[in-house]
Amino acid sequence: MSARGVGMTATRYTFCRICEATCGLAVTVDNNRVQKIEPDREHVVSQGFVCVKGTHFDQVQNSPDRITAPMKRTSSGWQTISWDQAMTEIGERIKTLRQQHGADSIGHFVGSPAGANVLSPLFRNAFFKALGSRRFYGTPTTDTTNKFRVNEDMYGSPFRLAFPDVNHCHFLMVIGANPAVSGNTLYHLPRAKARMREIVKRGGRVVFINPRRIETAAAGEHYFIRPDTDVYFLAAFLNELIAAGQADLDRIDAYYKGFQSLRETVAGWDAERQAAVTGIPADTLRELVAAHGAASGAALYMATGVNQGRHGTLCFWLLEAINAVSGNLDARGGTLMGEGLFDMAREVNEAGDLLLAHERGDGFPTVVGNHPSGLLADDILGGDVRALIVEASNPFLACSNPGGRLERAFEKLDLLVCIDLFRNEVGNLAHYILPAPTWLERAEIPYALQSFAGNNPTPYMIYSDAVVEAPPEVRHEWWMFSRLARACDLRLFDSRAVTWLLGLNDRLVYHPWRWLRRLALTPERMLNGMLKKAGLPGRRTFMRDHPHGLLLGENRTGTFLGTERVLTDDGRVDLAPQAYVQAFAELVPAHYEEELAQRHSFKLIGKREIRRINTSSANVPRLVKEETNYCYLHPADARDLGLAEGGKVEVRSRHGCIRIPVRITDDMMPRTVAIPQCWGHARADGLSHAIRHAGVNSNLLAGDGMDNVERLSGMSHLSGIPVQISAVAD
Ligand SMILES: Nc1nc2c(c(=O)[nH]1)N[C@H]1C(S)=C(S)[C@@H](COP(=O)(O)OP(=O)(O)OC[C@H]3O[C@@H](n4cnc5c(=O)[nH]c(N)nc54)[C@H](O)[C@@H]3O)O[C@H]1N2
Ligand SMILES: Nc1nc2c(c(=O)[nH]1)N[C@H]1C(S)=C(S)[C@@H](COP(=O)(O)OP(=O)(O)OC[C@H]3O[C@@H](n4cnc5c(=O)[nH]c(N)nc54)[C@H](O)[C@@H]3O)O[C@H]1N2
Ligand code: SF4
Ligand SMILES: [Mo]
Repeated sequence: MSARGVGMTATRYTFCRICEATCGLAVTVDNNRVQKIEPDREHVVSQGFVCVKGTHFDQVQNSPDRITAPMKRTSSGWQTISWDQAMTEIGERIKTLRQQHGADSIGHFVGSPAGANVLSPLFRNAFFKALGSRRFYGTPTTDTTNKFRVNEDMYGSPFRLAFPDVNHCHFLMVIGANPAVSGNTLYHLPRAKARMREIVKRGGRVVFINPRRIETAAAGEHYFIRPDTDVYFLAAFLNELIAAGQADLDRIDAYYKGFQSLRETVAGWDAERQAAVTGIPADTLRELVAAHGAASGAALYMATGVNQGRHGTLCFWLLEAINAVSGNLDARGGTLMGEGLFDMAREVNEAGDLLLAHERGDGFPTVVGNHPSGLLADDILGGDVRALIVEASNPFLACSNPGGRLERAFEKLDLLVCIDLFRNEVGNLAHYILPAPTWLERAEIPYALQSFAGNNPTPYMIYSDAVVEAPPEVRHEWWMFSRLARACDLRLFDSRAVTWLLGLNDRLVYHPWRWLRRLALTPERMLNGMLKKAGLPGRRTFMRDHPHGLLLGENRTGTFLGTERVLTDDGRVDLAPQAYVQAFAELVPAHYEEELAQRHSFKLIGKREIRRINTSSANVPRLVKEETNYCYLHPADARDLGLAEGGKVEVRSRHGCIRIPVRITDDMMPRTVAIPQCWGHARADGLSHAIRHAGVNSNLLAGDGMDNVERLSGMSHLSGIPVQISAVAD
């Protein structure tokens, strides 16, 4: 919005928003064009660490495939239209659908890149609240709603998010995460491998529990676990820990409730019983329990590999219970409840229930506002969903899409609007595509959960202006929702005056006359307001005095338990929410018997790759050179199947079937195969590079519908899927 650096080469400091590591970057800009992206060696936390995705983002930024004006799909193909036409037509359709089918028939679907956008959700939520719809979907139910659900039930808010005090702990167990590749999730940890090595250097241990010997494993020790069996491992870990006298009974008396019920739940799950299905020997588990108990500061952490199993909620409950019962929650070197710029958890609770769990009426909840993405096809086909605004997502590749069912459902929508940088696969079916700015074209502070919920082992703040100006017809997402509210005659933020002012503002903020733009409430001004509200320096001071970030002082301990920050009704942490105790009793013993019976059959897991970020980097020539993804399997399995490197397999689940070449590696646990997800761009004619490096969509093998969605959190079952593998001729 403000013109900067036009006509000269300049270096601008900013931070990457591709993954939660949010590494500091130095961007060379010439004539409003990004020339080069390099690490910011002076960034207060990332200290010069970056990965290839960050430094190659110029190829997204400058891609000739980008959408730079609103597009409408017509019988004669894609047409460029004006914003006024787009907003008026979409507004009219929304008004009609609302009249005919109710507001709840109009929803949104939000993807992972939107998580780095602090302003969009404010206006998106305001738009849907004004519309009267709670029909929200998105990829949170593919990565992490189980954690939000547990936080809500144990601590009283989805946004009370404990994270390991990595700077001080002496025992860190990482289950189902690969931070060196993923950049970590739900806590801020750039330079993950180096920081884990520091734990070992100070005499501690870092333990990885994973069906694949992951890239991060070199920073510590690694143990194979059979996919989707973590619940038995964690139950036994907790039971053995209690049996070994390592429960901190004083803390339990003072701050927790439900210990007795928790103890009864895991009674009988000993090291031997779990070993039979997890593959982790009983002695190993007992030795890990002892080391955990002896460490001065211990933390267990889990992420998507476990979240996406059939017991994500139960696993995270047991994991948090281990951290709590062992006396490590809110203690140095254990897990911390960060203090953000303001108390996001409390404010969300006080603001009402939009982001709190509620029942859908079919036995499934919404969590942090999200309906299960695994039920979306059913919801569309059943007539509950008629219109969707998809923001920053590619659900056909990212979500369970058994045999292509999700696509067939989307074809039935009366209105599909995509807000994206490109025309991706879902965009192909859209009625309208609205062009959004890249993160280099947005002013920003780091992710809401880092900034506001404080899930940051080394608290700091950074502010960045937009590094380059977006093409003239590109609009920020917050603006689209504000403008669309006007087109739908909606009253935003429950206020006629605010609605009027925002209506004026959305006319000013992109006005061709610069002096009028100066009067507008710009994103820069909104973010400046947030910084000041938190008692921090304003935007200009940040850019002048703290371009590499500002350290905010160490996290404190003893700030959570026994304080008003525990948001449950009675101020105690609930170690045994009734729904979990019941679900454990109903499901875990029965699934254990299934696991025992099928312990020699194949299971499928995903694999994140350093050169790819979900589906978003598929169109970057310097990152994507391979023409396909591969199915990774163990040499013994390859031998059994008669396969050589590069040979092809058919992978078949109850839900679908794909063919894919193999790579053989003893990094895999036998009887586990890994296929990198978010490939399968064969029909992406809006992505000129991706379509020539299409690969195979492994989520055609994932099931949807009630049987494949976890009941407590709405998470899709995307990891540990039972499959059959056979060699096929090329
Ligand atoms: N390079 C890269 N970085 C990314 C992304 C990307 O696509 N590429 N995506 C970003 C996103 S959206 C997210 S949510 C984060 C996720 O960040 P992480 O949670 O760290 O994700 P993954 O790297 O997929 O790690 C999951 C791990 O779980 C293991 N696993 C699979 N099934 C099981 C199981 O049943 N039990 C156990 N114990 N382990 C299991 C897998 O082998 C894998 O190593 O990463 C983000 N960062
Ligand atoms: N089998 C299996 N499936 C998985 C996973 C797994 O581990 N295994 N991981 C799951 C997880 S954790 C996630 S989060 C999903 C990821 O899937 P999604 O959440 O859908 O995310 P992406 O594929 O990264 O992004 C989709 C679109 O966002 C657009 N985009 C990028 N930046 C911006 C921006 O700034 N603004 C806008 N408006 N658009 C932008 C991109 O162009 C792209 O078209 O996949 C899930 N699918
Ligand atoms: S690790 Fe994540 S934040 Fe850092 S440069 Fe890579 S993609 Fe960007
Ligand atoms: Mo994710």
